[in-house]
Amino acid sequence: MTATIQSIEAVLVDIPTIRPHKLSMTTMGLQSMVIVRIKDSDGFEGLGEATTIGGLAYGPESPESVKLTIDTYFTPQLLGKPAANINTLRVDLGRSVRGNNLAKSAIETALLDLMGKRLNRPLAELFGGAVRQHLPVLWTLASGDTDRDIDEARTLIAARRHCDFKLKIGSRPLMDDVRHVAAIKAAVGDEASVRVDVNQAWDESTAARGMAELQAAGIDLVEQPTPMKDFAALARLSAKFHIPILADEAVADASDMYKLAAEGFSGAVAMKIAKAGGPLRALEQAAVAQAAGVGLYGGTLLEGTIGTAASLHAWATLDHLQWGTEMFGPLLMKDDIVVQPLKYHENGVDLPNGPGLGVEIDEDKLAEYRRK
Ligand code: MUC
Ligand code: MG
Repeated sequence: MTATIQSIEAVLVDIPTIRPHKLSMTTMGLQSMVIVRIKDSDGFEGLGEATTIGGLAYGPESPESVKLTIDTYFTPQLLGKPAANINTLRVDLGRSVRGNNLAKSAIETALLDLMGKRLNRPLAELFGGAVRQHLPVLWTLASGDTDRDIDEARTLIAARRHCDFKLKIGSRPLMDDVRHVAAIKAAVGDEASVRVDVNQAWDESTAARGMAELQAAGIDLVEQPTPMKDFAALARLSAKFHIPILADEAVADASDMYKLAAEGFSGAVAMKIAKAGGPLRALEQAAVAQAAGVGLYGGTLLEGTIGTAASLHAWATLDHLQWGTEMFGPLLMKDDIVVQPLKYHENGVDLPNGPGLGVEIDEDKLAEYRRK
């Protein structure tokens, strides 16, 4: 008998961050996650996770809306269905619910984890196998204070925890941001790669001025300088400067990637399982990017360990991961809800090798941090 889906639980969890995390649109002091637990009729359990940044400040789904979508729309449709038919379930959910990719990603992840647990194999093997067991991980300096960011970078470089850094800019006047970035680059020197994420805060002419300054300061990559829907601006800027652009908010899935590349964009793309609607959909996007000559980067929506592990299993199967990853979400949080945290060392993280995601819930921690 094929195992069927017996229960689906979506739990809201709030964990404080280790310091304020300042982006152009919000400052985070807390990360909220939706943890999804899907059980099948044989007693196996799959875990999934959805996060976003700052409630509704980053995108159109909030943690609360993800839980509502799962409880009200996905769960009734999935209960009693064969758990192993992941592609059929994805197609059915895609037909009955538009958008809501964060919620879809959490469900797809939980179904994949369930399958991995049932087969007793790591998730990456379900994608054809990992080509790497250790993935490079960047750190975001976003305390809002230049000296504090420099101290943080120096400590992390000395500990060999990270050698690539991303700075969140765009909330201050352009030249203030440029001074902040240039001071950090000068302090870390050639030891580190320094990149910036503008999170859509500039118009095209500000971006052109900003990119010229950042290029001169030795910055390696400029992430999403202009508004997400303005594909033409990204394409024009990418043609104008040697410093490459990383498309983030603009590109959620394979179809966005195709359209942006067709506009003449060159540069790189931040893949995120949440934006794409799950690890499988993120890998579809990777194939389009690679075919178009666009570089790959393993992106995060600041997921906790479950979402981070799911992303790592996907990124580990990619041969060309030109810009590495930013899968540091668990390190930004004060605590974790898993038994065995991910192992960060040597400027990267190990791919977990247990069945499925290779991650187990710590029930006491989950009880402590679940929203009351
Ligand atoms: C983003 O826009 O890239 C990823 C890392 C980080 O610090 O913020 C996120 C979101
Ligand atoms: Mg970004």
